[in-house]
Amino acid sequence: MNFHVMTLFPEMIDPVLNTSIIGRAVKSGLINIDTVNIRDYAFNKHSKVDDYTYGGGAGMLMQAEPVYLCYRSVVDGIRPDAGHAGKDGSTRIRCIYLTPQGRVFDQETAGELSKEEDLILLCGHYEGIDERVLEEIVTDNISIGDYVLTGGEIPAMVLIDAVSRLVPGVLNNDLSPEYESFYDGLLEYPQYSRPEIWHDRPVPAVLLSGHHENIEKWRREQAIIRTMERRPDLWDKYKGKS
Ligand code: 9D3
Repeated sequence: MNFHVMTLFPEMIDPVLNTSIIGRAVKSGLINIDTVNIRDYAFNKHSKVDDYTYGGGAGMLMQAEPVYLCYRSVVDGIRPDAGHAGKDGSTRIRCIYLTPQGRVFDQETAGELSKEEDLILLCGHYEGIDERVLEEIVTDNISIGDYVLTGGEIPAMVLIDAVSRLVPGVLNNDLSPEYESFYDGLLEYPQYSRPEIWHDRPVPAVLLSGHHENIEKWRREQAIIRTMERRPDLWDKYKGKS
């Protein structure tokens, strides 16, 4: 799977995603992360990418043309013969704009996106991007939650991390991410490792019993208690499903 990240700050993205599990997936070729500097498509004297907003108001806006030329270059690199709307009859490559005004990213969306071969991610900075280029290229508006950040780069990394781990082969443990669906919609149960007693706190006895049925029952109870206490919103949804 290929991620194409359009940003003014590629240096933020590269080191983070070349680390740990995602870094390993990149090295093994399971995923590709291609960062593109929008500034390289500002074909004017000072490589200017921002300007004042019509109608006034605070701050600068990213201009339409550098974003558009950057996008065209990415699309041409993926499918040289296809227009951005899929003129050849092929489906349009999804172009995701990370924005506080998007639909809030969740696990279901991550699963859906993990089925795509290519994803183009557009990161905004300053006060946003000229609306006209967004109308022309963006297929999905996605936010990562209701708080204010300084740009779309960290949200793009969050999305790439969550989507990549669902790509087959990226997690090399025996249990597929699907295993989690047994507890789907519940928080995870608490886990313990050695030593058996730490700071006067023993590991719950049932986990040392070797009685697998009881262990399973205990874990499920704990998952339910935890979800009710910490995430009443998830618990309400879970009850609705079952
Ligand atoms: C001037 C008004 N601002 C809204 C409070 C505009 C604005 C704030 C922050 C525009 C962009 C940003 C930068 N944030 C993102 O680009 C962003 C984001 C976020 O701030 N929170 C959650 N998800 C995301 S995805 C992209």
